[in-house]
Amino acid sequence: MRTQVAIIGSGPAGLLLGQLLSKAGIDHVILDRVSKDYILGRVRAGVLEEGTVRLLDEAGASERLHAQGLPHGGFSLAFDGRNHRIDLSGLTGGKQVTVYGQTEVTRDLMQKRESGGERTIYSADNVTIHDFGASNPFVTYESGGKTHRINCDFIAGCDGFHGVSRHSVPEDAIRTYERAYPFGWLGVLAEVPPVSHELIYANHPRGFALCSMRSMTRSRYYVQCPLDDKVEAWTDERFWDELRRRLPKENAEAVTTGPSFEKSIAPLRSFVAEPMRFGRLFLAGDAAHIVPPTGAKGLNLAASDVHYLFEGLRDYYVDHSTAGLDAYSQRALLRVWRAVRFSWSMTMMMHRFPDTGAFGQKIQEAELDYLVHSRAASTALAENYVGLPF
Ligand code: RFL
Ligand code: PHB
Repeated sequence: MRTQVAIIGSGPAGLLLGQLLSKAGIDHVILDRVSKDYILGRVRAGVLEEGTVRLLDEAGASERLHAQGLPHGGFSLAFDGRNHRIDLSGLTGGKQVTVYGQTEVTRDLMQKRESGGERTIYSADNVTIHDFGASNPFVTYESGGKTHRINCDFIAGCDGFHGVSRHSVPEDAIRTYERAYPFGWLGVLAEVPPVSHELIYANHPRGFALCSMRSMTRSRYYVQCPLDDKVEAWTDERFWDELRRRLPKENAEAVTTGPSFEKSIAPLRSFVAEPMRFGRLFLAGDAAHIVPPTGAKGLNLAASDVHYLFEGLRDYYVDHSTAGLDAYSQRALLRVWRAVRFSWSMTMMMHRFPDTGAFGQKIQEAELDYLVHSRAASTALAENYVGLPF
């Protein structure tokens, strides 16, 4: 098989890139290690920046998002028993975010792809990328007991943190930066109305908690937990009790509980690989960087990477210029590091760290107090939360 761009990974980054290429008439194939149903069973992000929504518009995959997504013009920071509203729209000249699950974004992009007759190879075993340092790269994979080969011009590594793309780069060609956090997030999905119509990020002596949602009838909640906790140790009852303890009284009393239908623990990590281009291989999304979910930036960063990469590929095929591809890594990394900084700072501010000490605790309290009482500080938070421009 021959194609122009071989995309490894059918997550939001790969699917969005595929749809943009499809609209521009650029031939491509997407390969994923797992099945479509497996991908649609993953519960992840929930908050989309306006830039991400714009890209989904461009990709022609936003009809359901506009019908069912929930626009949010603010969120709450809860600490010391009180809620402090961050007026995102008021502080950013009318910007907002949209609450719409990553699973739904993925479903919409897959549907669009299928109706356009684009090629996706699911459950591809042993995907291997070859010769991306030279002018004729290719990808091999196994399926149905046979090895298949795809010749291509470029490879887009959109295969997430554990994917094969970044791991195929020689160690001396890549530099990585990493910070692991000493806790995880236990997340629960339940068919109950959310406690509030806006998100609540809570800092409590027992640890962080987040009240989010997928719709007005489906809630997504998280609590900070030790990294070695086992999901099985968290009954629904224990989860609801812990969540309520960490919220201000007015919210705790308003929580509607019910059986959870998804429960998982995710570790928190900041990670960046530089550069994001190696010859004819381009990394995008979680394949190149990870942020802790506190700032809701992971999926949105995948989208901005894809925007820069798509521009580069379009320049190449339509305008016969390599300028966009040559600039890709630098353009993408500038925005990546800004989001890494923001996600790190929000993580540091909202969680309880085992070794903070009394001084560190006082500093965290002073930071929260300053943030909600200073318009300048609130504006900086809001500007980052709604998403820096791209
Ligand atoms: P993905 O979604 O991981 O998709 C990568 C795809 O590549 C496939 N793959 C391979 N295919 C072929 N060969 C191989 N060897 C392969 N290895 C892997 C995988 O099967 C998969 O289908 O990466 P992508 O597309 O870069 O998208 C990134 C986002 O998924 C991620 O950043 C977000 O989910 C992060 N995130 C959040 N981001 C936000 O913007 N807002 C949020 O509110 C938000 N909340 C979250 C989050 C992530 C979370 N978890 C579980 C880590 C909340 C949580 C709890
Ligand atoms: C979510 O709804 O899953 C969500 C929302 C906001 C975050 C992280 C996750 O910061």
